[in-house]
Amino acid sequence: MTFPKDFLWGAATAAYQVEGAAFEDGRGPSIWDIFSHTPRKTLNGDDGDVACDHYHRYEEDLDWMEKLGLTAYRFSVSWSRVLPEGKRRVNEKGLDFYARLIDGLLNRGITPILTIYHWDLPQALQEKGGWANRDTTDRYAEYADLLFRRFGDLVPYWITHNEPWVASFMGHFTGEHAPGIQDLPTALTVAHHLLLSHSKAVEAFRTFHLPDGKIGITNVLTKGYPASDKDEDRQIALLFERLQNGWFLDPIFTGSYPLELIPILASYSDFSFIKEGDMEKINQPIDFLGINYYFRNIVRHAPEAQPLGFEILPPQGELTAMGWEVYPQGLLEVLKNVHSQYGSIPILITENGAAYDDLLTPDGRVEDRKRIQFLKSHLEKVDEAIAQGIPVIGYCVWSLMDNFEWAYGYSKRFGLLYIDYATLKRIPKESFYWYRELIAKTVTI
Ligand code: IFM
Repeated sequence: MTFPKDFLWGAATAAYQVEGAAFEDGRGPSIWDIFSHTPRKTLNGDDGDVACDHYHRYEEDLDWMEKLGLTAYRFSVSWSRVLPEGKRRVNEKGLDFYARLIDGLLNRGITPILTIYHWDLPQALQEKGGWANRDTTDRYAEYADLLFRRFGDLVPYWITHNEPWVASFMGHFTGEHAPGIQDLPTALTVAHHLLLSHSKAVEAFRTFHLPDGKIGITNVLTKGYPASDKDEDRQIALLFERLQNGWFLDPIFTGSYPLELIPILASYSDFSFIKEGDMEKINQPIDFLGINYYFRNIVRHAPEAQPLGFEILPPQGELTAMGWEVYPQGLLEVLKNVHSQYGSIPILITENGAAYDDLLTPDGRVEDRKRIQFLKSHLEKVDEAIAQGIPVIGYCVWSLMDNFEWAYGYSKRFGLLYIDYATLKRIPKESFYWYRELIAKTVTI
């Protein structure tokens, strides 16, 4: 594999999944604190109160990043740590934590990639309707503005939202994620407000004229494969992709939701949440697109299945501990599709990785060969994409360390670092050493 010299070699985490210190230094509660403390919402009732205790151990974690040879680190800010009520009152201690983290990265020559929102809405805003309330888009823009003011000249890469598809549909339609609402019309409203808030943050960002600052959004993308050669399966696989990928990309790049989906979704929503000027606002240029890729989907035409008339078939072949199919070719297809549909936007792979049931050997090693194979096979596809002229500027492994995997609690391990949750000790897995070698081979210092 041959990667460009300035390729960003990263690993990613998110605030609620790693920080812990949920009740310290003035942090306010978020929807994930409330959700994870509600009986039967997460496996074994796990919560993020302590998580990996990254809030206290960030210096050690920075040292691990340096040992790994990372040239970039993607993390998210906890909104309620810096604005405990979601607005107005700033918690300086919370901001100080991120200032120390960013300094630590820069001192080690690691490029910070900051995600503004990774699903942990302040509970105080949820009580006012959360993302279903249009006002939240203004509160979000104020929060983003605060971060730009404090860290704008230090952080070169900004991501407005992580996976708005998951935040809207798993948080408000299936209810598997916080705030646990199960209502399709609400999910559609939330999706729009997430996009609108993205555009308000981009607008605010541009007013700072940061010469080295770039802003984008991260979407989790998939490839829909038809279950058979039948025409109806081919068509429905495309429609499925339009929903999962197009719903969050078309508005940004073309200024419109996928029109073919509107008549189908019209029985669930009158789309009155779209106000005059919204689509033009959402359709403003971004500097890069963040893509998270995990697996493909095999889709079958099933007219009886509501709301869209498709069924996702059980995954085939080799699976990860999440039950997700290992399918690296899907990553290449996703990159090619984005490139051909939306033009030559720089792409940052903001997440890719796999959970496996890692075991710690008595002599303290984790032989996670399957993860190495997973990462290698996907990076080969990134390499192929670059060779085909697709501008991929970096790759972040999900995740730097094992962490709180949302509704699955601590049962799924995605990390390059194994976390012994009893002691919170960090133990590098074999994949850590493998990734370190790969980075070292392609980076000249
Ligand atoms: O852990 C999550 C992350 O928060 C968002 N993307 C997918 C990961 C694995 O499920």
